[in-house]
Amino acid sequence: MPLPNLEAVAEKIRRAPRLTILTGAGVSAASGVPTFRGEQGLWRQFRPEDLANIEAFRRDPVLVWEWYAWRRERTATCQPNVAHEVLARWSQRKGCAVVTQNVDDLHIRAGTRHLTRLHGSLWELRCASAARHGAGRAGSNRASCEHSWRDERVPLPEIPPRCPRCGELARPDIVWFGETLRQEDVKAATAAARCDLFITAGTSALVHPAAGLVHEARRAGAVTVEINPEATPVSSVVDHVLAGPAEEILPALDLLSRS
Ligand code: BJW
Repeated sequence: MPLPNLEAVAEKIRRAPRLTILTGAGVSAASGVPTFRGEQGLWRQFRPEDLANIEAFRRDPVLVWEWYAWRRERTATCQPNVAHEVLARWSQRKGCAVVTQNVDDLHIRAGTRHLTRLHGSLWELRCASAARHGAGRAGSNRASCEHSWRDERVPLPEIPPRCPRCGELARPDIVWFGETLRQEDVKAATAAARCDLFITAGTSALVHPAAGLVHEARRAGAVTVEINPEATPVSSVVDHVLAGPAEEILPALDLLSRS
């Protein structure tokens, strides 16, 4: 692979006591999970910003759940790819943390340790009457239920699904636009960003607060690296750009860092 800084980054990986990798949808692209933005990311002409918010859910929970049902069905047949496998291997090492924006849980299926999921999971649901994350209620006057559960059934037997405890509408336990992330996840991600080597892989670096982590890493003195076939807003900020797909660059780095 003709990337002049590949060996330099591999050397940093070999030596960095604290290594953090932030991942986005691009890391799962080779598994067949569609990314959010770009040609492939569209679903029935809707942008994620139009569906992934509480107002859209209140207005039309069936439409929003159809989008999630479609994504659950696609993702259920996807397997972790070699990029997930490399990160799972690195995560066994002391001082390595993985922070992901992905909701597909492919990092978990690959066996990643010390994983922070910033945006939740496609496979977790919670009662929509709960006020958590500032989401408010979805058409209910009942007291907040707060029940959350894992549901991996594909297809879901009922759309929209309901809370098994109180019968109210269920929602994906995913952080929508305008909602706050779980405090403990933000804390863990911010702590992980204060490292020696910070790699951002497969993310458009558009969505905050995740997009701010690379800046946090720089402030903390980390060497920063981006892996992405396309330029992003952080390409001009990082120390090294490895322009290419994660499923090629990460195995190459893994090999070089072990040689
Ligand atoms: C490859 C590849 C290959 C392809 N290998 N690479 C500060 C400034 C401006 C705005 C804000 C701000 N702080 C907060 C906001 C508002 C908002 C926000 O960031 N808006 C921006 C769009 C401007 N943020 C929020 O609302 C967040 N909440 C929050 O901060 O609360 C406090 C607050 C609220 C309100 C105002 C201010 C503060 C919550 C964000 C939740 C994001 N949730 C989503 C959707 C979840 C729904 C779902 O999944 O069903 O999470 S958005 C969507 O984008 C999803 C993703 O995790 C996230 C990031 O996307 P990602 O992973 O980067 O994917 P893509 O598709 O964008 O990019 C793929 C990349 O891969 C591309 O670059 C390709 O080139 C590359 N690629 N193949 C490597 N093989």
